[in-house]
Amino acid sequence: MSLDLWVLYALMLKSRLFEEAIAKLWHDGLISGEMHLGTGEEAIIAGVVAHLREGDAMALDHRGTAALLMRGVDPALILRELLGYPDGLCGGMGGHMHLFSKAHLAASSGIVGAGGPAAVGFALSAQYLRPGAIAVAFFGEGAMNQGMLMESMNLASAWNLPVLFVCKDDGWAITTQSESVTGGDFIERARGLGVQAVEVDGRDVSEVWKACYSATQRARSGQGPTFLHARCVHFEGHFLGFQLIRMVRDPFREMPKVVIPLTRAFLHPRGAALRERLAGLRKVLESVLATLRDPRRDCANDPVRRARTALHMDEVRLQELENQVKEEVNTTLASALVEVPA
Ligand SMILES: Cc1ncc(C[n+]2csc(CCOP(=O)(O)OP(=O)(O)O)c2C)c(N)n1
Repeated sequence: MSLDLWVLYALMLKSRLFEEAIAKLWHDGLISGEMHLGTGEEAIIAGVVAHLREGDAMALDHRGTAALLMRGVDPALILRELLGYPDGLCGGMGGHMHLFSKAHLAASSGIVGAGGPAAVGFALSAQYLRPGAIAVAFFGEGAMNQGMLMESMNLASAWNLPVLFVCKDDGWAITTQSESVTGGDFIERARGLGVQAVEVDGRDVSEVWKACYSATQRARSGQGPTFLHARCVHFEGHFLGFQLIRMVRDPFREMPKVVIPLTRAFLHPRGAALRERLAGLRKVLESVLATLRDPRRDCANDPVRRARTALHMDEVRLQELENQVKEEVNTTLASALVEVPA
């Protein structure tokens, strides 16, 4: 098996275009509830999923759409699920955070850290039922401070299970900067549990692919779990319509929506002491300033763009591939957006 950047780029682009279409449907009000996309994570997902084969399993978090798509789940089924249609992937009952595909041994959960136990369960069953198969858990760095994920890593190490723990670290857990609630270092932490640990640039699909190549070889040959720590950015913040991102993108429209209620709360005759109110206000301002300096605003961090740049030497092939992927996504959208007969 050798690295093919064209294949990886096609996977990433398809996912990006598909998720951009989802974003548009969400903004148009056709998809209800919150929407967490994987835009910015594509290099990590593609670099890992490209190594998976029949019998391998995936435990996903609340951003599972890209992984399912890259794994080969019918995108029309995913889309119809997000739209809440009864013929969606999970009968329209799961939504984007609870996507399952039995055929692909893939399960998602909106419970932060829950991918750990699920992946360990998948891996344990693989040891008995599908020797040579592996399980992958995808999760954000916020999950690294959840006990059940640590317990899962411990058990995977103790039982030498074929698991890949993939941490997609964007530095934020909603509005909490993860370093402010994290002790020590993730790599050291994984090693402390006896798990092989590797640091990669999660914006670079080739780097992820190479690291994952060794990790999957190890797992398949019975040498136990690996923890992959990959940094990335989420261009849309925590979810679509994320207030802090909206504020820095369109301050004139968005600022009043925040400043007016904040000022009202600050001047309210009842409530916390002045010192506490000032501290709260300072925290909000710090978050806005941190978002202004945020790597989410720098397109050099875009993994899809980076892979494209690496393929730039063959512009004709690039255009052909992009046209093909665009057509594929458009065809899917057209077929998936047909209303369900009443
Ligand atoms: C056990 C649990 N605690 C809290 C939440 C609420 N919650 C949803 S997403 C999220 C942040 C997760 O951050 P991270 O794991 O870094 O993933 P990211 O959203 O950045 O991809 C939190 C706290 C939850 N869903 N489950």
